[in-house]
Amino acid sequence: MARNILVIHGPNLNLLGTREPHIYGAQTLDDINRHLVQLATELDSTCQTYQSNSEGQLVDRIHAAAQQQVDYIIINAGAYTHTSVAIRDALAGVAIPFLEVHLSNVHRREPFRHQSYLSDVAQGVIVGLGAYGYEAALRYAIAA
Ligand code: CA2
Repeated sequence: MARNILVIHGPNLNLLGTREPHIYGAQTLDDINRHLVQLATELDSTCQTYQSNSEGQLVDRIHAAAQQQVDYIIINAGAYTHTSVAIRDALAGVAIPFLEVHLSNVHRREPFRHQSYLSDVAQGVIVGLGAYGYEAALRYAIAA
């Protein structure tokens, strides 16, 4: 069955591929998004992507997803993962199943990155697999 997937990227992920490749990889956000859109097409589904550095805009985009028959959300909320009750409440409020993705293994990093406001309401969490984590999440969401 064709699925409609929304991939949301949070703050600073627009910098991917420009700095800190040892942590976040060499691919740009455009590279990652293009691959996900193409893969979704190959799997007879659709994938929209969205990035914002603003917490409020991320909340608004999650709300909009509820009006667009989005079947699944894949979200890397970046640093807001560790701080944002607002993004947690938005995801819980729209009741669209979602997967939390992080490029780096946050559990091998600073203690403040070990806390997530999203993980316990997510269907699943993928960390530390780099950009492949988004692909794995997309394949799972389309098969779900
Ligand atoms: O590992 C991840 O995917 C993170 O969500 C990335 C966030 C970080 O705050 C989370 O703890 C873990 C940061 C994204 C920053 O991305 C940059 C990319 C290139 C250069 C600088 C920052």
